[in-house]
Amino acid sequence: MSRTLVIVKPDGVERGLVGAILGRLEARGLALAAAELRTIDAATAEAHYAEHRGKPFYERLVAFITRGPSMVCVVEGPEETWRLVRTMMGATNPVDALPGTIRGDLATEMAENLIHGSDSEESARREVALFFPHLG
Ligand code: 3AN
Repeated sequence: MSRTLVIVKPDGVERGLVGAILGRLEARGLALAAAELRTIDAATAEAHYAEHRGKPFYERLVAFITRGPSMVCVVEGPEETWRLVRTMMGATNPVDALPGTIRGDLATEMAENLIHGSDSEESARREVALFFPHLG
């Protein structure tokens, strides 16, 4: 079994797209191992986005991810689940995301790109442990 962290970000919750987004992952054959509607606190957001600290968009990114509830999930599949989810998400900038991907079908803006998915096996382990310590 392979696990990854998926966050339907505040824009996705606000737009009522949680079911549509998680439904795509489930329809593909992935399963939820954990899911919680949760307003991410600043300390957790800063730990999560530590690699972006100092970049021009960092403050905005933390403000965005903490502005309201997110659906924070652990998604499970047979192998390389993080990579499967990333393919389904589409490019970080929705302008480059292909139709058929979550961002390519549902998003238009980089700052409001609906979904986060871990970007490696190692990030997946770290992020699952950060958001769901009992599963880490
Ligand atoms: P992804 O969300 O595809 O994993 P990351 O982890 O590189 O992309 O970036 C995290 C978030 O930071 C993105 N979802 C996006 O909202 C924001 N972001 C990344 N790069 C930029 C950028 N150059 N300008 C503005 N926002 C950015």
